[in-house]
Amino acid sequence: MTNEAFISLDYQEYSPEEMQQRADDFYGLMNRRRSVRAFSNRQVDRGIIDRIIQTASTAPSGAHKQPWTFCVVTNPELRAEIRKQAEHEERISYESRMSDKWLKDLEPLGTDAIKPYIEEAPYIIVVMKQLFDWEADGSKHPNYYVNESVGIAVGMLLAAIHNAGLVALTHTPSPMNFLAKALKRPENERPYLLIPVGYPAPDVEVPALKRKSLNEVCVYYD
Ligand code: IYR
Repeated sequence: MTNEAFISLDYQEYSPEEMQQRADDFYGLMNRRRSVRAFSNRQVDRGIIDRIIQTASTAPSGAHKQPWTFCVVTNPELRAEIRKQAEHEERISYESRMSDKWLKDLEPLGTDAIKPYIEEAPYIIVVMKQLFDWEADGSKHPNYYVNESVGIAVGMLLAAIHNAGLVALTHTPSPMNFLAKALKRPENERPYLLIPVGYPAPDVEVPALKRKSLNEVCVYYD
């Protein structure tokens, strides 16, 4: 791929009214997204997961390196192993690694060290970040702004999951290097997030959270 080639932008302009409507509609859609911690075992077509991941992979990235790998894990034995190791780390975290303030902050979410969704959701996506790449001669070639790039891609992944009518959770077992081992990932990759994806469990409830108002999150400098 060469940076010297330029093509015309595939741009779609909307009228200001249509723009407002589209912005309102998209906000309405995204404001209904919630993290879900209990999944149905109902199956989801792989084609939908493929498209969601392709959407995430349209994210901008440092020097267009796309420094991510989405590992989609359905294998039951592998998932049982991942759950076992995640719960082991989580138990230590909840019992001794997390501060009292942290545990208190988590109380409204009702989380604990038990992670059944790792086995129950039809898919778990383990997002890997690629710290560097390899040249043909085996030497290392750096990637840039890897955390920013992968964070943006995951944001787009979550939007695509929600848009498709599925639910997800951004789970961060910590420390999570056991994932790289369990999935036999190459040396340039580090686990970033574990995301179960599927239908919500029937009648699932979510914490009654409030989102910050626009004024609390936005400052205009006119
Ligand atoms: N990783 C743990 C703890 C946890 C931490 C934060 I910050 C959360 O927003 C939610 C949970 C867990 O998954 O339970």
